[in-house]
Amino acid sequence: MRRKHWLIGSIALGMTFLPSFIQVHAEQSHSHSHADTHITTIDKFGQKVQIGDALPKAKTIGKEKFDQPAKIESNSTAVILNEKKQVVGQKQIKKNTASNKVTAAATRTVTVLVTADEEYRAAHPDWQTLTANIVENADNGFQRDHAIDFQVQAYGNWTSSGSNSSAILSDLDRDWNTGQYDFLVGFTKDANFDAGGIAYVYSSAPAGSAVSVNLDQGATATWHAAQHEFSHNFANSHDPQGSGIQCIMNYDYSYSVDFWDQAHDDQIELNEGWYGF
Ligand SMILES: [Ca+2]
Ligand SMILES: [Ca+2]
Ligand SMILES: [Ca+2]
Ligand SMILES: [Zn+2]
Ligand SMILES: [Zn+2]
Repeated sequence: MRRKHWLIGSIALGMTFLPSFIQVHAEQSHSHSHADTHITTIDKFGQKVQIGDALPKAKTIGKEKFDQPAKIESNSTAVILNEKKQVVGQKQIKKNTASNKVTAAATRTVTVLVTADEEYRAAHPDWQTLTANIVENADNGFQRDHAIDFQVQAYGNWTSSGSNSSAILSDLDRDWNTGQYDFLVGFTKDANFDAGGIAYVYSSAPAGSAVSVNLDQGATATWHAAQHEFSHNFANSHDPQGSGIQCIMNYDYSYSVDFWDQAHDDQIELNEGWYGF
């Protein structure tokens, strides 16, 4: 039985732009073979959120580069924002469904602000195209199983800082969460980011954008991580390791499958109204 501690109390809930602080209470949640540490924080919008356990880095790195264009369900025009969040350009992202079998049209479109940190941008001069490909691979399972189409609608230059992955997640939330998009996803190559990915796990609709960060692990592993972290944003937690449950939320399968087990599939459908239109 999971116990929840509400140490912060209700005073924080109505406050916006509260400085982020983290309270930690580690506890064994179940008799599962892995220890679930529930770390909560107050996000930029004053909401109590759980920081998901950091996804381990991939054991085997898949393809370093994409060998075919991503399946892109719909056209979008993404604005390019400078560090003051002023629009300084645009990038057209064109529909591309030729390389994959046709699936049903999306019934829900969700918007994404993509940011890349200074280390990632230095490593990938083509980071806008690369990260669009990552997001567009990460959303194929959402499209196939939930008719949700993620659209990249903005890009930002993030300067990441923090001593570990959860601090870097909070840094992205503080620096770039404008609440104008459904999802705020960061891509990082910061040496202090000690995980494959990390995300806020919301228990109700986020007041701002839902935040996640993924490490640069090449094309294949990074899009798997991104799909896993987006799933946390819908309140999905983890399947117990060693359970054999085939699900992207099980660390044993996070980098090898692109679907959810029934429980996590149901949870996404329960919460999909948090995002999009
Ligand atoms: Ca796609
Ligand atoms: Ca899409
Ligand atoms: Ca950095
Ligand atoms: Zn996770
Ligand atoms: Zn699952």
